[in-house]
Amino acid sequence: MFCYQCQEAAKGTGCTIQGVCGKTNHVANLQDLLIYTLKGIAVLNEKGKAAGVKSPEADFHIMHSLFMTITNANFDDAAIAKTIKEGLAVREALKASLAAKGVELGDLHDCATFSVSTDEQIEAKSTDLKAGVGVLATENEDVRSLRELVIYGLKGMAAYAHHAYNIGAEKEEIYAFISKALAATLDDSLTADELVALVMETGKYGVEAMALLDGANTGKYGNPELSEVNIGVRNNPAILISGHDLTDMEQLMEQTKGTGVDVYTHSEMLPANYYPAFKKYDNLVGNYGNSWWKQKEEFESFNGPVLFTTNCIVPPRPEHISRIYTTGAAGYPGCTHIVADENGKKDFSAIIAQAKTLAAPTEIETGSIVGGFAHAQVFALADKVVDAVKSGAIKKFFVMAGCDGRMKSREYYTEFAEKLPEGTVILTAGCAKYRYNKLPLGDIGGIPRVLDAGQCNDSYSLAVIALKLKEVFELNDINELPIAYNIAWYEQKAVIVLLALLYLGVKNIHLGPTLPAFLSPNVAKVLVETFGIAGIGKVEDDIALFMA
Ligand code: FSO
Ligand code: SF4
Repeated sequence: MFCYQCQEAAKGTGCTIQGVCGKTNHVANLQDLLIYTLKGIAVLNEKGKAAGVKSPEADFHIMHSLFMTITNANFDDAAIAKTIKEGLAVREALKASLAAKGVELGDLHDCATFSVSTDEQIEAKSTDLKAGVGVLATENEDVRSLRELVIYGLKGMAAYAHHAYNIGAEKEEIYAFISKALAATLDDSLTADELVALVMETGKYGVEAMALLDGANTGKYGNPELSEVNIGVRNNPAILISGHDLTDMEQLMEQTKGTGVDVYTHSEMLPANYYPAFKKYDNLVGNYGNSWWKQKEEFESFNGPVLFTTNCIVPPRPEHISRIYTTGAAGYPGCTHIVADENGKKDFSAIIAQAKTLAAPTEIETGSIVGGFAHAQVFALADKVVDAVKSGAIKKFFVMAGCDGRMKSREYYTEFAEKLPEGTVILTAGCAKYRYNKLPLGDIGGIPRVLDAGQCNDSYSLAVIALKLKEVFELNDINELPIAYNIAWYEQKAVIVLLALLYLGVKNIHLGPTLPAFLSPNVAKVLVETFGIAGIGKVEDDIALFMA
């Protein structure tokens, strides 16, 4: 195996024996083969474009499979092998449609022609570097870096497009771009400049995907609003729901209401508490615990069953497996996976029944956290915010969106939040917030000093807010605003968020706790020189630099 797609890549270069995330060599190789299969489908999609051949099955398959390969989403080798076989069937069906339209296929890349059916064949193909399977199949490290940067961006984009799809929102252009970009990662004729342009275009479609999801989420569940979320517990049996998918959240709430079983959110599902549609359920108690990497201890004290709607899954303690459930793109061997029927309906009755046999959660903290500052809520406070900036009460905003992770170096973000001078406000989204959302940072004239927009995809809201402020203050450039960007990343959704911000013209983003292992020195140099991307240093030095 070779994987360097996340921030915790071993030794800052890549995992080669087993993932720091817990991904085995076997699963990593299968994920490589899955990506390779998708490239084959993408090549055929490209061929069919001119002839108007469209395959919703192919588009869905690509989107769903990309999501499965995101860090901590799916550890289930059998599920991945099955998805590879399904992909080959989708690919062959696409070939038949192309033939029916008289499209000449010409010489096809191996990824569009290979076939495997037995487990042994899959295993053997999964390490076929020569054919082009796996990250290291691209020998030139700069080309590899740019290709993988695109692919990781596509994974994040696919995740967001998938959530939107589940709500019924789709955009043809996003699917078309995903196929185009995947196929382009096979094209040896592209120059470095053309690949950099493709990276930027990935950011453009990242904005589209986040906007699509924002519209879908708020259209269906209302605009997030200022909320106080309880972090204590009640005395009823309960289910913990993690991940990002709001349609799963909705179905769980509908199925648990009136059953005597409570629901708590974990990690990235916390922002569900901000939506009007979920506030109406009196069995949604609040949020339990912290960000994803604390789940082993927190699942122990939670006592009840856990539903993963997406990443991040940490390989569970064996004794917890029987009360962990996955759905959608998530998966873990031994955990029950709940599949939707043809209408998207999921039956969570087994989880509810199990919850009733287990103890209520053990309280690990009390109090509440405040959030719900997506664009509509911030716009509702716009006058207050603008006045505070004009009067100098707010001197600077810090966008600290992104991810949390296990590394000790992430204590930087807690310290950074604590040491920020008066007159500063943190704008956050994603699970990075758990590093400072329980600190007593106070408010500025009623505006909390930590404004949480929501999930990582709600970083879109932060961009919308920045664009609005630019308009209000009549500036020409988004970079003239008193906003600094100190972003923490972990997995590939953060990659698409970063590319989206670059596409929107945001400069001088600081990225930590370490720069991606997949950036070759030359590619890193381009990002530094063109966009002013920088790492992080000492808290005091960084604050002084940002405030200067
Ligand atoms: Fe991921 Fe980051 Fe959204 Fe977290 S991008 S790690 S679980 O912020 O939240 O999916
Ligand atoms: Fe390593 Fe991250 Fe890849 Fe897991 S996802 S194998 S931790 S680089």
